[in-house]
Amino acid sequence: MRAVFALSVVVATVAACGSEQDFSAKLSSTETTPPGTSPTTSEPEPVVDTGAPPTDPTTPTTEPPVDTGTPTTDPVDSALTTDTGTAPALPEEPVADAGFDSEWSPLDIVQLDGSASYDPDGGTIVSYEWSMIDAPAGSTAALDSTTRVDPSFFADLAGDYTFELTVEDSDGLWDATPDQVVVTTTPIDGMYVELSWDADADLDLHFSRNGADLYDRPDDVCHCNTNPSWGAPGTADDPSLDADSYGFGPETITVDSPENDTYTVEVHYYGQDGYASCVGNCPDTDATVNIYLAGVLAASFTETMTNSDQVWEVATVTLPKGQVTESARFYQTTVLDCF
Ligand SMILES: [Ca+2]
Ligand SMILES: [Ca+2]
Ligand SMILES: [Ca+2]
Repeated sequence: MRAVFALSVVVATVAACGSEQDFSAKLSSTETTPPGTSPTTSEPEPVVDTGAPPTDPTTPTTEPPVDTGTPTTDPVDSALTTDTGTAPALPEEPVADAGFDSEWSPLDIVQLDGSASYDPDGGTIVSYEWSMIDAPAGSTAALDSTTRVDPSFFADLAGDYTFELTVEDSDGLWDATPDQVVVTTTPIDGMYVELSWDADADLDLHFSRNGADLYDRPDDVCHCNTNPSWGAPGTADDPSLDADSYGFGPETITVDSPENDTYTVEVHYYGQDGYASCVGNCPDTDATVNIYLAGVLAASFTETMTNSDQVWEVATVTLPKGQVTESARFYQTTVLDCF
């Protein structure tokens, strides 16, 4: 330890006085000088191991090893004033990247992608935090994870879904500016009808042709007649109830290529939790029906429904004119199932 320490003094001192080349030459000379040969008078004394206690590097030696005639520089001060490149860099905040905005269809399962998030100082992303900022009115969509790099959600209605991502890096820092991504869902079917509502109730969407009564099979599409075979051979003109929901909905009906006809859209307040009645009084709920034709919102209706067995005839849709005519008719029914 002692010899090493003495050598460090020489290094610091020589570096302070001149070039590293000078030091190398001196070190070589010291190591290779044969016994009995006197070193040159300019050789630094501390290189020789005299068995003396270590010299405090902060204390200038009384006999500088090399007298070049220049002012003696304190090695410690010299190091402090010249070593500007080794100060540790301050850690930087990570950058959140929620991925590209994208377009989908309603009822798609959409996967988000936060993997382009990064840490500018070379650290790693250790935490992801997603939140839903906005969604179509009446949507009950939710991410299957708020902490995974690539969570998914079921796009239950047409419209825009906005999500925000914030990330944490291995320095324990969070991004200063969360990133947002917008997922837009647009119906691609010839006809797309959606029903949403805002209370814990069981509402049912009905879609019929030929002036059929509620629950007529096969002409009324609903929870007990979800995908009847209509019209021409093949399924392109067949309607489909995509989900029967209760709680807070929603329900949708799609027809890829509907035949020219007049269709009727109705909403039945069935009850609650799948039962044809409610626990206590049925809650009032605002029901909204959106009718899309060829991917474009053709009409939107909202009414307050108040009790079990209530039926709201919303509108008729006539193709190929694409005419939507509001019905705004309410009645009570005693029919609760297909026949
Ligand atoms: Ca960082
Ligand atoms: Ca329902
Ligand atoms: Ca068919």
